[in-house]
Amino acid sequence: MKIYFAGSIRGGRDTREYCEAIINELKKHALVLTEHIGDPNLTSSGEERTEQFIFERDMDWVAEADAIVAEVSAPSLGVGYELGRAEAMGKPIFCLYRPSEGKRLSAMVAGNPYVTNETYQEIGDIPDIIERFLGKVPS
Ligand code: 6IA
Repeated sequence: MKIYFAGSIRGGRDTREYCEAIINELKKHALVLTEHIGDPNLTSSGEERTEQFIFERDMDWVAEADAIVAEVSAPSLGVGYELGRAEAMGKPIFCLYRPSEGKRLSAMVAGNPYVTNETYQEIGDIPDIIERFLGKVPS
């Protein structure tokens, strides 16, 4: 199974640690096409590649993936765009959201019946959520 993991980069790196934990859990069951999102060395200025290269490579990977798993606690234009493109391609979409004071998840994700949303509080909650998500991916 191939998973495209989406998580905030220029939208802010506050969620990086959680992204890394989700990626590590996904890797126990699937090939994760976007491991770099959990990389502590990847700063909010991004990878050392051209913008166009990253866009084209990421869209190819979305097309190749069996499903999209996204960490959506940080508002990220890139993650939102990827989710919209993935929905248009008919890919299953699973989002993890960690509530925090003063923030609310976009209605484009929270109110979208196409998306499977789950909230979590801590890293220890992630394995069960990933198991539920991956159990829903058509094989
Ligand atoms: O808007 P954001 O940067 O927060 O969007 C993050 C999402 O878009 C992630 O899910 C990534 O898959 C994708 N993405 C956006 N920018 C990059 C990037 N570097 N490297 C890898 N994935 C990216 C951008 C900067 C670079 C051109 C120097």
